[in-house]
Amino acid sequence: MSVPARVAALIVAFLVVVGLGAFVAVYYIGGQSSLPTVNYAASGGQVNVMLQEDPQNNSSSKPDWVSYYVQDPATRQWVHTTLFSVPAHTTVNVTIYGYDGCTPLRNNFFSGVQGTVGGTVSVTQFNQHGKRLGPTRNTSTINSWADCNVGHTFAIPALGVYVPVASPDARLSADDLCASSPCTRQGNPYSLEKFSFKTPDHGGLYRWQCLVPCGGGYLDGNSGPMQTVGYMMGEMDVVAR
Ligand SMILES: [Cu+2]
Repeated sequence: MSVPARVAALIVAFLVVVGLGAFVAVYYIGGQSSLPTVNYAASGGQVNVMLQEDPQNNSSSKPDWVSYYVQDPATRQWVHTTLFSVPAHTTVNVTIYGYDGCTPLRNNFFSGVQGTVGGTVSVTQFNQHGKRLGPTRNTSTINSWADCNVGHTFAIPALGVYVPVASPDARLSADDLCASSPCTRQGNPYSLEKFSFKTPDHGGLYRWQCLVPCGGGYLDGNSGPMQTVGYMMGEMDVVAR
């Protein structure tokens, strides 16, 4: 091959590689970062984060995937994202509305609450008419193997935070599970779960995720929504102050 032909071949090969790289960056990585981030501001060293987890979602591409939602504190709208930001050196008070039915954990170790203030969560059950079912329980375990009682988990491994999220009352779930997302408190049975944890003193990006194999239709339930930002995994951006 002549020298000009070799140079031309090299340039073409180089452009193909650059083009592929650009495609991957824009199509996959860029596609994820287009999700909105919900920003939570602290007051008095505390910040209130509101989440819900649903049996489905209102996306056009994957409406049958289980999904988390994050509530915008300004508009009170439920945003289909799993990206949120909180300040560093702050107590994060998390409220999760659990609308999805139960799935057992693969490793029941994660039925134990870890890394929260006091090592516990509080759980209250409500029926589809908003009526409270029994008292609020403070507990350090929601045993996913003992009964139908864990829907998903909220875990931030780098901070040692592991929280099983209660599913609604099993009988009510069977009859009246939320079928349209984002779910609302009226018309759907749900669990209300609260816990707190502390953010580190410095900023950083922390992955959070569900550990219940809830990717229905995927091998061992561990793909699909489980590995996709905006569904069962997300990022908590801790912002230095
Ligand atoms: Cu899940």
